[in-house]
Formats: sequence, structure tokens, C-alpha cells
Amino acid sequence: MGAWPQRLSDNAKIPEPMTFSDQINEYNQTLVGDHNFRWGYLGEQLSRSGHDVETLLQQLAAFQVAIPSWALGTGGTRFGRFPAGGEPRSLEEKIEDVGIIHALNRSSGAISLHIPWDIPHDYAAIRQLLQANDLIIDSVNSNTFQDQSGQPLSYKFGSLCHTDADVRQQAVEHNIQVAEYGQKLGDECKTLTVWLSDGSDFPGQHHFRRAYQRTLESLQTIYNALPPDWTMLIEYKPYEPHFYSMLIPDWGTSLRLSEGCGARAQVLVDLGHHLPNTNIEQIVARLLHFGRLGGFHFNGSMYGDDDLTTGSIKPFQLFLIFCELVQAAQDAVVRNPPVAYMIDASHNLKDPIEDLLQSVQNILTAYAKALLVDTDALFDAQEANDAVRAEEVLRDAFMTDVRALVAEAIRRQGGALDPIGLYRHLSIRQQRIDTRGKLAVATGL
Ligand code: AFD
Ligand code: MN
Ligand code: MN
Repeated sequence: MGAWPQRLSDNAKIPEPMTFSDQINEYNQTLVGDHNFRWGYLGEQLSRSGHDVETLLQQLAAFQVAIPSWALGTGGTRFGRFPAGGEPRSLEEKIEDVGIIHALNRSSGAISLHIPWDIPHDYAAIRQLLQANDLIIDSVNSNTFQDQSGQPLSYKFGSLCHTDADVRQQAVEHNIQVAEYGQKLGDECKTLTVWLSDGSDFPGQHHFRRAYQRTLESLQTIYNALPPDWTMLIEYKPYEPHFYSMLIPDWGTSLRLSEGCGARAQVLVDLGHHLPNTNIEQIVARLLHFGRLGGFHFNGSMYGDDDLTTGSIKPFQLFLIFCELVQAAQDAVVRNPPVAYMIDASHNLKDPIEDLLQSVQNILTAYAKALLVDTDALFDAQEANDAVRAEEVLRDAFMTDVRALVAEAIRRQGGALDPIGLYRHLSIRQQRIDTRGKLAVATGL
């Protein structure tokens, strides 16, 4: 008899394989000394300035931002694409990737799905996989900006605005079908997001008023076909893919269209869908005032729809947007439905999972800072027309280093003190490349 098996049975139990949560705990142990030092200081500082630290932690813990199924592969430009390797090849693999993100940060418990890029096949299996990863699918996105193979009519000249009633009908039916897919994915999925690429490239090409009217009627048909507890989000974008006019170029158009549909039609603000220097926080405040802010697509932007990491370029703007959201949540006058927070980014440089982890971290940071604003002092300064004081109140919160607060909120939910650090430490991208292949390319754009 060989010595090796005997030794195992004699002396030791076979060790249980480490779970992911064990790995998180083990990793956190290496960081917790330093974290406790920084958190101890910050917690004390916040308490001294009148904050209830437990409430702050709970507010951060409750905040969830949905991950788009189309962001798990590297995006590209029309000049080229440079896949990260090990990209998810199916909806199941995308769910696995979001599962990793959520396990690391405990703040990404939802997925936003794009149809037809991610049509589910085995619904029961998908629901099971979602549950195993502690995830939900909270929204579905339609796609009438591309022609799919076998599609009878083309969207080259528009979809919901098209001059041909048959094309409009095809696009309307697609949207209704997308919502039907969503309904089969679980009770939590109650949001249809509509982004139209419809528009024109040359002066005179569109009859602006007629094109608007056709779009309104198409959207009304979709809206009326949705289940009564569903919300329809209408996204706007000033240019691209069309460069003379977009059918829904701005929040005013989205607002009018949503009002024309009904109370459960709302405006979606994609941070990258504004011309440079637009005051997005004011748009957010306006929509909250009208009770029509339905959701966000977070991303970072330098010039336009750049799809950069959220908060990478304009962290102060992101903070100011969250200030509006926090103030509205505290204001009994505001009657806005719950806002759907989603990321919409996919560029061609970073590892997509690292990019998403960074985005969520930056979003949580902006939210945490907004929670620290002394709103009473701010409103007093505003009433007194004291611009300097008002700005100082905001800067006081913005300049606070809240990283230990965010880390503590994540740690208490079982997440990693440094999500990206652990992702790299475990070489998860390499594991993905090993199992899925270097050349695996995600479905999507
Ligand atoms: C577009 C829009 C929209 C759409 C996405 C597709 O932001 O949200 O779903 O890109 O990748 O620019
Ligand atoms: Mn978007
Ligand atoms: Mn976009």
C-alpha cells in the first residue's frame, strides 16, 4: 500500500475547497488593519460633524447600480476592437461575470439586458443562475438601431419615426416582444428602456413635426401594450449615429414624449448624451421636479458618448448630480418614482470587469459625498444669496475622503475592501482566458 493515501486518511481531513466568500475574507484580513485605522478616523470625524454613521452605511449598502450585459466585453470604435480575452460568450457567462462584480462590491446586484444581443433560451436555467449569483434582471433594452439577419424591413431610415407604417409596426412589435422576454425573467424586471437612433443626416431629409408625431404614436402603442406595473424609459441623445438631427435629441423631447404616453413613462438620463458643458445636474433637478426622472445610464464623458469610466473625467459633476438626488429624496414636495441606476459604458482599453468595478466605486463615492452635504446650511446660504458660503458647503463634502466609508459599507455586506485589488490578486481575467479562450468575444456591439 502506498504511503500517500494512508497518510491522508490517517492524519487529516481533505480540506474543503475555498468558497469565494472565504477568499474575500482572507483577502480582507490582509487589509483590515490599515482599513480600521482610516475608518476609525473618518467615522469619528463624521460623528463629530453630526452625521449618523450607521445611517450613512445603511444608505450606501442599499444603493445598487445595474450592470449592462453589453459592457462585459471590450467595446470598440469603428477603427478597431481589441478584445480583453476570456470575454463572456453567452448570457450565462455574462451573468457569471456580473456575479463576480457583485460578490466583490455587493453593489451591483442587477443586470440590464439588451435584446436581441442577449435573448434568453432556457428561462428556468437563467433564473436559477441569477439566484445562485444573487442577481436580478431589472430592465430590458430594445434595439431598433441595427438590422438583424432575417428581419423583413430595414431601419436604415428610422424605426418608430419611419415614414412607412409597416416599419413602425415591426419596431413596435420588437419593443413589445422585448418586454415579454423581460417578464419571463422574473418579477423584478419591470422596465423597458427605449433608445432610438432615429434621425436625419441632411437638411430637409425629415419633416420634423410629422416624424415627431409618428414617434409619439409608436411609443404610445408600446406603452399601452406593457403590463400595468411596467415603466418605459425614454432615452435622448443629441447626435450620433445621425449628425444633422436626432429624433429625440434632448430631455425636453423625452419629457414631452413620456407625458404623451402616461405616468409610467419616464426620462432616462445617459450622462454621455449631452453636448459638452451641459449642466446635467440642473436637468436632473428639473426632471425630479416634474416627477419624470426614471433612470440613469452612468458613464464618463469628455466630448460626447465616450463610454468612459463613470466619474473618471468629471467627478465633481457626478457629485453635484447625486446632491440633487439626495436633496430630492429628503424633500416631501418631490413626487418622483424610484430611479433606476444603470451603467452604460463599454470602451476598448480597460478590462471590462475592472472598468465596471471602478465605475461602481466612483458612483458610490459620489453618492457618499452627497450624503455628507449639510443641506440646512446650503439652503440658508442660498436664501441669503451667499454664493461663497453655498459653494463652501458643497466643497466641504466633496473634499472629504470617503473611501473608508465606502469600503466599510461594502465590507459589512461581505464584499472586498479593495474589489479591484482582489480581482487582480485572484487573476480572474486569466482564469476566464483559460476557460473561455483568448479570442472569446462578447456578443453585442
Ligand atoms: C447607445 C445608448 C443606449 C444603447 C446603447 C447600445 O446609450 O443606451 O442601449 O448605446 O450600446 O449609445
Ligand atoms: Mn445609454
Ligand atoms: Mn450612449
